Amino acid sequence: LANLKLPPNFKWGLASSAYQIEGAAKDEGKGPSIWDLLSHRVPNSVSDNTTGDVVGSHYWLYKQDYARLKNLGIKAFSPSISWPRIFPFGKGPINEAGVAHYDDVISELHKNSIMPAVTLFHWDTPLALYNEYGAWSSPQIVDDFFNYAKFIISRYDEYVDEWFTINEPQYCNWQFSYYPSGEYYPTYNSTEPVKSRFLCGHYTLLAHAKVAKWYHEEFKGKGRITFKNSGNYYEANSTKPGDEVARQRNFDFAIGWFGGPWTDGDYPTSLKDTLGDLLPTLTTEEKIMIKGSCDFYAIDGYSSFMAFEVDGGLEACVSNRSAPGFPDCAGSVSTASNGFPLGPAADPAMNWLYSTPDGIRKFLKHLTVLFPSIPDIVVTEFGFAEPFESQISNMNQILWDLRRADYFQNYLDSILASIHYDKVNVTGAWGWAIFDNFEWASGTSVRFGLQYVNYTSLERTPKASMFQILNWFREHEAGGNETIRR
Ligand code: GCO
Repeated sequence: LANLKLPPNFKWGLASSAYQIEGAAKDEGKGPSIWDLLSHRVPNSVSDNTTGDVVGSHYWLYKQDYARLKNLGIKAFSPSISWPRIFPFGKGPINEAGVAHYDDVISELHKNSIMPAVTLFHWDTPLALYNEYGAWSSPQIVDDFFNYAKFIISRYDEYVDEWFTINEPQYCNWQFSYYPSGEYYPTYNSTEPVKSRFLCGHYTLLAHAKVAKWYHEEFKGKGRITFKNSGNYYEANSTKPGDEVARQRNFDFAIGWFGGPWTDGDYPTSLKDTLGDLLPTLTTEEKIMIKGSCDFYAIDGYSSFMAFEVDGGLEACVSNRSAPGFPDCAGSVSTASNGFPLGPAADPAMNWLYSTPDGIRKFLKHLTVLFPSIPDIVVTEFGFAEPFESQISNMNQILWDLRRADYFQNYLDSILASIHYDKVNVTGAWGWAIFDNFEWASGTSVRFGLQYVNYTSLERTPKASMFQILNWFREHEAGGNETIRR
């Protein structure tokens, strides 16, 4: 692979999300999001009882963060905007301080020649909307999200090339249908977690589609718009027909659930057959709105699994596993395919994370089989948490994060091989994450950063994996052949 180059317009950078890095949870007029409630008030939501109140304090330190990215040679960054900073109540009055903040964020990125690719919603649902009508479980969210999205896009489209409406719609409501201790959140459709999950997914899809339709047809935006899918690659555990069915089901549920509507205009047949009344129906008008609403396919692809048949139907499918409440249906286990054994995961809640570089290559190819009509694919997140990293106090050991460095090296090699040998049109890759951040249910005890964050001094230090990535891109970027020394 040494002599292979990326295509000329290949975009790469680092990604993040507002609640995970900004801190400043109560500053400058921000309203609470469901994550402020979860981390502060809902027992057992976050395994180490940390919150996103301060974390890396990117809200206050963004200028130095972008200056450092520039110095390192990183030319693109994918932040998310915090909806409750703009509309503290999700709708209604605008918080001018929040708007001024993001004005400056965008302008600062430009000053540093860093291209922003912006996510409008990365799970920090305004709490007011949850309290008023159950947020994503209600059709009312569609217009509220639409108004927020229109406001942001109209203001920044000139400076933003790529928009992600929603991050991983598969998961944006799980925080409220289930939480890690294994109990259901008491007030939220607890008797019907599966139904509520698909209902929320439905309105998420409609919210995205409404924004995309407006962006394409009315606003005529100058960039591209899509949403970020979550997905892992699945391989059948054996040649048994049941295992192959399980594999297919996993793709249908994880990928087809949202990919089907925008490529074919409807949910996959197998989803409808399995779920029956639990799956909402798309009207003809909605199907038309959703079909073709994405300009490219964005996949957050971290890992790969073996799929196998299990007994027990839907009930077994919704049993406690890595993505709580998610009906993988007919089975999957957290066994690495082509990965290396990691021993214990970084955190029991992260038992889905294995380094499977062959898997990402097969996955990219498989996506073109699942969706022959998609124009191009961007890997919008991939990354790795070192087991035990948060328990180590020796800085040298933390900064020489060789397994994470290998993860990135191997995944990038696989993406390059996919482009050259499998002829898959991959046009971008975003490493997760710019620096250590709040890892949802695992709090700050799981670190995904390419930069270490000292949560007391807030100092950031690049890890070896950061230099590995930089070195890799120097070597493989079109036209570039220089390497940097550590
Ligand atoms: C995601 C999440 C990120 C996580 C990352 C690691 O999109 O999956 O959006 O917020 O931090 O994936 O788990």
